Amino acid sequence: MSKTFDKSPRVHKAINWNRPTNAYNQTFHDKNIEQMWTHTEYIPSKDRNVWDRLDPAIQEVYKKVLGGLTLLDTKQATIGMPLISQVVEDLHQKVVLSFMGMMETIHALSYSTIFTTLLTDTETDEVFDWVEENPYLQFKAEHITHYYENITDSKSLYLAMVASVFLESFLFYSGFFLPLWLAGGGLEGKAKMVASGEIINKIIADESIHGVYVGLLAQEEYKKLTVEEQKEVDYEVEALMKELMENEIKYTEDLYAPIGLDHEVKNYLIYNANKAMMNLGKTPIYEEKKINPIVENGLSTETKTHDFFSTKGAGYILAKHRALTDADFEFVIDTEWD
Ligand code: MN3
Ligand code: MN3
Repeated sequence: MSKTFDKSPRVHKAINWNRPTNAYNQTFHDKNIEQMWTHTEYIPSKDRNVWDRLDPAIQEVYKKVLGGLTLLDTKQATIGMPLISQVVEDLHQKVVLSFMGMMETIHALSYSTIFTTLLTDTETDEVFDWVEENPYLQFKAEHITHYYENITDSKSLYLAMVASVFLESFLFYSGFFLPLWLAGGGLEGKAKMVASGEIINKIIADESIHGVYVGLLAQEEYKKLTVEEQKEVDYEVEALMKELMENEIKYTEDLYAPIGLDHEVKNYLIYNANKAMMNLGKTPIYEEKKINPIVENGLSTETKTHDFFSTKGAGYILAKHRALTDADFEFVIDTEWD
């Protein structure tokens, strides 16, 4: 059937960055560009020797957490960012979200770069088969995707943004724990899998701004809801968090108990779940326990000891962008913009 053009007049607008639509879109757009990187800048081949000597039980968990992370980044790249960007009306927000979506494709690809370097094709395929069969991973992907695929009004858009913040600021971290712990010297006091850890660090820096940005958009959307609707979504947000936490705890026990790190990872989950709530402008809901100092240190970008400029080995490509500092994670934003 041929489609007829709608003859009613409408105006097609071009994005005008000289006329900001809020106080922070430009800040995040600049931040995105400043932090931009590609998987080709990091070649984890120097981890090969360490990998080969790593305890097979740890190798097993490492492969699986990267597989799980790949699934979540695939969802963000192909569904989360595109669908939310499609429904927000502000052109600047659409563009910032599109850029973030593009980075999600780089994230997913960079895990494959690590797999290609460390594993055989068969081993890699096994990881991807495991992703499809793991009930906890499938549960989180299904729940988050459900919100992305059902945006029909302000309320469902708000909930989709909440789901996105939960993914960005909470669900990734069970996966990030092991690479951070190994690169930070958690095992035998020696930094291991450092090159792969660098990639994870770049990804964490990105996810950190994604969670803050979508959290701000969610807070704007929340203000548009009626008091009654706000009550309904508050209830749903807390219920969703609890459901995801329960699942995340099972995922953590399943993966990390065999290597004795499950308790540490659970404390880390709580820390990040509270951070996700705060990104939404909500009060933290869990009582926090001290998180592993090695992993905490791994999150603090300033203390990284790895220097890529001193490792110009064969096939090792220099990062073209400057190193991040803690200041990169501090956002001063006026949310009371009119
Ligand atoms: Mn990502
Ligand atoms: Mn992200």
